[in-house]
Amino acid sequence: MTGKIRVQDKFWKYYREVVRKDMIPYQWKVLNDEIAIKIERERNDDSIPNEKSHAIENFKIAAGLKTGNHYGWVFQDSDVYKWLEAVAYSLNEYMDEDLKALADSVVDLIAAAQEDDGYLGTYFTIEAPERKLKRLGESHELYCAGHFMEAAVAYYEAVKSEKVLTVACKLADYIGRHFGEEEGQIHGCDGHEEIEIGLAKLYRATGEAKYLELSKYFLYIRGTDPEFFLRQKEEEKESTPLIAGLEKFPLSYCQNHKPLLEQDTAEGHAVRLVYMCTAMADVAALTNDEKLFAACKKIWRNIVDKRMYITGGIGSTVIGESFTFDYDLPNDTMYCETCASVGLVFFAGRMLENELRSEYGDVMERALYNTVLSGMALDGKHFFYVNPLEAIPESSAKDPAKSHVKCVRPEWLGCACCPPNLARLLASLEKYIYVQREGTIFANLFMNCDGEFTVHGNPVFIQQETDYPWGSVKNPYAEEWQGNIKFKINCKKETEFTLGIRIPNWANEYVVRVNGKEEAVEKADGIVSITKVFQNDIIEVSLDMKIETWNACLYVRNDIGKVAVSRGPIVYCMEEADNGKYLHLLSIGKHAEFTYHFDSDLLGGVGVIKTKGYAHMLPPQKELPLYQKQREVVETREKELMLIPYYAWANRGENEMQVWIRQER
Ligand code: FUB
Ligand code: ZN
Repeated sequence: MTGKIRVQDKFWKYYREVVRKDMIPYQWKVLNDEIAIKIERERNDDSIPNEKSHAIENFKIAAGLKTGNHYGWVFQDSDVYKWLEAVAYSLNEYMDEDLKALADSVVDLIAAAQEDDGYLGTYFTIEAPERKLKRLGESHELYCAGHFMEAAVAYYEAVKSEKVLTVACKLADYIGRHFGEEEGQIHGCDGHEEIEIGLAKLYRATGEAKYLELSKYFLYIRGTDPEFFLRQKEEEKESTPLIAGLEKFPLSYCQNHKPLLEQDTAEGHAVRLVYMCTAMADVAALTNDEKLFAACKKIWRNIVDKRMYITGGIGSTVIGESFTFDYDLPNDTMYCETCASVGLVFFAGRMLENELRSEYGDVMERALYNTVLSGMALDGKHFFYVNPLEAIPESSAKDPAKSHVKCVRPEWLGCACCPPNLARLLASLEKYIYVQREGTIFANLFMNCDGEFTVHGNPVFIQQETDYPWGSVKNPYAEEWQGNIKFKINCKKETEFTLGIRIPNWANEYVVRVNGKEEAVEKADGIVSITKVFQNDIIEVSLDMKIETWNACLYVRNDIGKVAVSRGPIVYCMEEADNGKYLHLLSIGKHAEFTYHFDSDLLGGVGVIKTKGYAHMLPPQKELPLYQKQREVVETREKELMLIPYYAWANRGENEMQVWIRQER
């Protein structure tokens, strides 16, 4: 995060207010089991706990305030931590004293649940104290600790709560005593990366180098002893698994198959992988570790060039919620977990801390406007865990292999990792708008906001005004030049610096104006840079925001002969609600022309794309032979196709959806 940024953007304000006014109170009720909702399993698997959340109750029991048993996943605590983190960010924007008082009481409760030696983890405190740190492949103890540290730092920064930071340091010190190179310590890490991120944040907040060292330790030990998790499990007297089924996954599931500097492809569980990469990039920036950054770049390249969906989703299979292999991007069985795209945003953000290149912002933007946003319904009370690019309700209902592909967002999920993850990201979006490095302020995301920076000791104020992501609707004749971004710069004293502006990869052309005068500014690494002595200046960038059709690489078997449509940062899709059932019968013409308009009455206000396409006509009789000799004539008629932003699908009941559309040859 750079400077002090306040978001005023209409598009994002809507979501941030939904988080503050709807999601946070709603999630609080869910965590307390105070709301009658249907908690759905994210896939057909009877072992997924879905009766209730019980997350706050678990803390009360661990604190000795109530009696009873722990309920839920071993990582149920992390739902509370992510809620607290989202609350902290939302208090930064709007100080709500009642919410602060509630959050303070949660901090008190967490502190009460912490054991005297610093251990914090309700499952193990309540149910299995003898199993602490004995089965790290499944236990998520350090994963939860990492989430608490992130929440603690956010809450400390928001309200200056010393108490929350003390609890976090006590926990980190407990972990520091138990893990490390010394004899008697555990030489290993957690099966789910996250502690590495939490510790790096704790280091930033406290300046204590030991936390950064510990984060680095956990990164570098991964994969050096691939049998560690298995050995721990065999050594443990207790044989009941903490999470059944994890043992069937390969070592790469936890990125434990080889040392991290040797990992050059994105393997295993997608959320774990991007959390690991986030921490790698973070620690690389904090310690100037070039080898570590080079390792980040290898994995980044593999994700972005070969394993990422056009929507910024990652994870091609439900089995292990994992990556599979290069160019394997099925649209209807994929995983694309919301958390994985949230993690991709974090990873991209940390890459920018190391190196200013527009592609990091491009990927961040792709994930954010598409898969991250699609994780939540417009009401902020229904959530997708899995974000398909093609969905057919009957198929999801009747094909057991697609039970994870939901066509309507559930009210809550048995594994509730995604909703609070989304909330904490949306509530902290201002952290990703700018990156400041020495004498450069880099504008990475575009939204209406104010920013206060200090450059060479001087205060610099930048007001960003933009019609992003839709483009201005005022001038229908200038459609191709609608992505306008204006930076109004105000410095009390003349200050020399560079304003770098990301030119998104979807923009074929751009125009830069400095104080009203067009200037030819070349891009370098996808960035235009204006270096000057600033005082009262206006820098404007216009991006050509025309509708694009995209083909996937020829190795992507699933998308051959198909196109995806985007405009600006937003990927579009066809939905049954607008186009009728059997979307597979529809196609787009080779040289299709598109029209765009903004419909303020649809889905809370969205850009709509229309084009003249084609529809194979079903004959009037319902029963058709399954196979027949090639039909001389397949009756195909012209049909107007309507496309809406992908993120907004499934807000009008259960229906078919398709991102990749067949194209007529
Ligand atoms: O294991 C903790 C979280 O639950 C993961 O990040 C998600 O993928 C889900 O499996
Ligand atoms: Zn998730």
